[in-house]
Amino acid sequence: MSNEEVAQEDQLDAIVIGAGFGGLYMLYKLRGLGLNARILEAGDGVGGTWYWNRYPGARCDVPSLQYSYQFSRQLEQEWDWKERYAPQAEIMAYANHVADRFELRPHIQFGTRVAAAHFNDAAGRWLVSTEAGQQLSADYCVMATGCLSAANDPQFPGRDSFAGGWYHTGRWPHEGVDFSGKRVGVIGTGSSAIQSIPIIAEQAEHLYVFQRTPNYSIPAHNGPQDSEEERDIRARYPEYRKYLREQQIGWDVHANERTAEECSADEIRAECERRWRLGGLYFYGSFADLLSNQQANDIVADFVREKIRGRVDDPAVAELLSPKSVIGCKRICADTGYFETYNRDNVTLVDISGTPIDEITPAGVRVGELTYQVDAIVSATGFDAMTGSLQRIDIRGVGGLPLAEKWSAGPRTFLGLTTAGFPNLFVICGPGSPSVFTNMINAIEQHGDFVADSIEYLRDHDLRRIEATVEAEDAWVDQVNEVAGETLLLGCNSWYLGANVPGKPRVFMPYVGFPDYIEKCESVAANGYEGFQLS
Ligand code: N01
Repeated sequence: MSNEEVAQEDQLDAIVIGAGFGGLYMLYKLRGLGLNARILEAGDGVGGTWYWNRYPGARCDVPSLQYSYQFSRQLEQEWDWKERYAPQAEIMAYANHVADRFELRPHIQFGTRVAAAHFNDAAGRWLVSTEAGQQLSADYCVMATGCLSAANDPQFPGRDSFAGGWYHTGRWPHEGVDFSGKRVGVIGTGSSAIQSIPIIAEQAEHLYVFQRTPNYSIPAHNGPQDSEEERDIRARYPEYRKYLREQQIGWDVHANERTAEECSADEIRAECERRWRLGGLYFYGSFADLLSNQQANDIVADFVREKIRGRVDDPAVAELLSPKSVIGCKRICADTGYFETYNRDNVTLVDISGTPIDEITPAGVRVGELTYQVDAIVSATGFDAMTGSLQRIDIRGVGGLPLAEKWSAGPRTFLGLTTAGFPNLFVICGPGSPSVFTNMINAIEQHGDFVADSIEYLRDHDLRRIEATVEAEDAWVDQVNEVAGETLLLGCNSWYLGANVPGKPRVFMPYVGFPDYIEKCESVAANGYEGFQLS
C-alpha cells in the first residue's frame, strides 16, 4: 500500500510507538504543537516498562521524588508518593493519572503491535504497519519503544517440554502468580531477580536460584515517603530539577567530589559506611573516581563484599554471591533482604558459572548430572537492551535500507536520537543517548523537548525533512566510545555492551555524562540543527 492509499483517519502528522513514559511525554509535546499525533501501543494500558514488569517486588531504584515528570508544576505538587522507592503499582497509577490528566488517552491506540515502519522517499512520509494489518501514514515517526522492553528469554534446549509454568519477569501475568507450596527455579541474578527472589522465597516450598554471575546489591532502605522531605523538595522543585540535570547520572546520588585517591583509609571507610546507610544506587556517588580508577573501585568493591559476608551465614554461599568484577560496571542493584534470603532453609543457590544449564526437562532444570525438580521457572534473564525493541520492528529508511542491516555491526546514531538514512525518525533514549545511565524520566523529557523543538523549527522554517548526516553520526559514535573508554565500564559482560545476548555486537551503547549531552543537544539546536540535513 502507498502512503496515499492509507485511510483518511490514519493519515497523521506524527506516530509515536509506545505508551511508556517516553511515549506519553512525546504525545503531550506533539499535541501541544497542534500536531495530529497518535500513539500505537502493544499493551492494553499505559506505563511501558511498568506495565509489563509486574514480577513480585518490582519497584524503582531511583527515589520517587526524582523519578517523576517535571513538565507540569501542578502535577509535581498534586501527586503524593507513598514510598521512598515507588512500587510498580504506584508507578502505574501515576502513569495512568498522567494519561488522564493531560487527556492523552483518546490519542492512544492500545492492543496494537507495530510490525513495520518504512520511509517512502517520494512522499517523504513514514508508512507504519501493525501486526493486525492496519496501515498508517505520518510525516514523523517517534520510537518510544523503551531501552529495556524486548525480553531476553533464552531458548534453553528442551524448554518447550517443561511441564510447569514459565514466567519471564518482563512479561509477568497481570493476574499475578501464586507460588505457594511450589518448587520454583529462578534463572538469573540481576536487578529483577534480586527484587523478586526474597518474595518468591517466602511463598515457595523450595526455591532454587541459578546464578551465572553474582551482582553487587546494596540494601535500598525503602520505607514510607518522608513527608518533611517531600514538603521541602516540593517547595523548591524547579531549582531541584535543575540541579538533577547537572548531575552526571541525572539524579541526586549525593555525589562526593573527592576521589578515593585523595582520601585516607579512615575517610574511605567512613564514606563507604555512609553510602551503606544511604543505600541502593547512592554508591555511584561514593567517590569521584569510582568508575575511572581501578584501585578506588577495588576498595569500594571490597567493602561491599565484606558486607555480603556479614549478611550470608554460610561462608561458601557468601563467596559464591560475592561479585569479582568492577562495581558499577553492571547497574548496581537495590534490594530488600536479598542476601539474607540465602539463609533460609528453603533456598538453594545453584552456581552455574562453570557448568551452564544443559537443558530444561519436563520435570525441571538439568545442570550436569543433576536435575532440579521444579513446578515453575522464572526467567529473570533480562532484555535485549536498547536496540532489541527497535530491531524487532522492520524499520526501513531511504532506499529501503533495513535498520537491522545498517546496525549489523552495532547501533550508529547521532545523539542517540536519530540515525543517518532514516529521515524524520526519532528514537527516545536510543543507543548513544545517556538514557539508562541517568534517571530515565529526566532523560525522556530532555529528548521529548529536543524532538518537539526540531519539528517546530522545521515548521517555522517551512521545511519538511530532518536527517542526521553520516559525518555527524560518525563523530558521535566516536565520542560515545571515547567517553566510555575513559571509564571502567567496558570491563564486564553487561547489557550496556550487549554482552548478555548471544551474537549481539559488543558495543557500549549508553552515552556516559548527562550534563555534557544536554549541552551538546543545546548547541546543535542553537546552531540551526548542526549535524542534520534539513530540506
Ligand atoms: O536483567 P539483567 P534484569 N543462563 O540483564 C542471567 C533495570 N531494572 O531484568 O550476568 C543463565 O541485569 C544473567 O547472567 P549474566 C536495571 O537497569 C531496574 O535483572 O549475564 N543465566 C543475569 O544474572 C537492570 O540492570 C529495576 O552472567 C542467564 C540475569 O540473567 C535492567 O533492568 C528492576 C542467561 C539478567 O540480569 C535489567 O535487569 C529491574 C542464561 N542463558 C530491572 N541469560 C529497578 O528499578 C541471562 N542470564 C530496581
